[in-house]
Amino acid sequence: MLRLLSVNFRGLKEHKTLLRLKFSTSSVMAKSKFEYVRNFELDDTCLRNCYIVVRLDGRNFHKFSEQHNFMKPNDNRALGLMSRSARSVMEELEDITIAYGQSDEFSFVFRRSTTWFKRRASKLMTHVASQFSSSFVYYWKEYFGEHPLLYPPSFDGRVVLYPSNRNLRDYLSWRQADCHINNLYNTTFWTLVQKGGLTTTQAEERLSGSQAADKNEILFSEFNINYNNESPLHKKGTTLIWEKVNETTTKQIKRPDEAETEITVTRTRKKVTSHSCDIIGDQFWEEHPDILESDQC
Ligand code: DGT
Ligand code: MG
Ligand code: MG
Repeated sequence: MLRLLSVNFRGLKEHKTLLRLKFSTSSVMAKSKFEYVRNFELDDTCLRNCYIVVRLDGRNFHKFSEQHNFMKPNDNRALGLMSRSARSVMEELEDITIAYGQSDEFSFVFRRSTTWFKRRASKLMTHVASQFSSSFVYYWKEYFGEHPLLYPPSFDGRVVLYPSNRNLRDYLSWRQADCHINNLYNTTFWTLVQKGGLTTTQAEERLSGSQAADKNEILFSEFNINYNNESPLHKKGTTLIWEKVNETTTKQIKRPDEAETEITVTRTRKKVTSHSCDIIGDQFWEEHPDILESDQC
């Protein structure tokens, strides 16, 4: 009898606690005994005043590009899809001021003063990676038409902080120099195979230890190809920035007792624009002074 009473009493206590939880307002939210596990979360706030760069890279794209029959050395459909996905990331996360992409990678630069997601590295990186990956799948058909996507692709991500404008520019220069080095190698390699009839092993041996000048010379003297005239997209990669552009629309207006008239309206809108130009030298940065923020902050 005594045991039964105590059980009932405990049951009543639990019932009251449940009621309290159900009707408590946010100011007096009850905490469960499990709440302490929150303290295991690590602080990954990015250091203030630094540019936050998120770089994504396709996972195992060597295999992905083979299985989806990418053109060698460059597939414009794949490059277009990468840029489209990067634009989608910029449109969703407006504090990204510039993005740079080549091959299966894209780097996104957040304003150094951004407060998005409280500057939490994991939040920024995962939002960028998931928006990019879902866009890559979403827009696949626009670029590859009837060629099916055979399996879900994924992209790894990393966060790097750069404290000065010089560091940030050097980072982007590094990626563009990488684009140039790889493209010169790949262009020469696949020209030797596709036009010169070499096997891939022979082409590799031919280029082993060669300098940039040697590759330019092979292309020019043996295949009449001037590397300088190759596509800027392949040589320089893709740079995305925000720019103000004028958009003109025409409207038909009909007032009572008047004939229909056409009016044109011009609006200035911020849009993501794409460039395949040099970003190592000063000219690009002088033409777009809004991208970098003052080092004195
Ligand atoms: P990872 O990043 O460690 O998971 O491994 P991968 O295989 O993604 O290696 P990575 O990122 O160093 O190299 C990119 C690969 O993607 C490389 O094998 C060439 C391929 N790829 C990228 N863009 C194109 C393209 O336009 N055409 C062709 N044929 N292949 C491309
Ligand atoms: Mg990769
Ligand atoms: Mg890569």
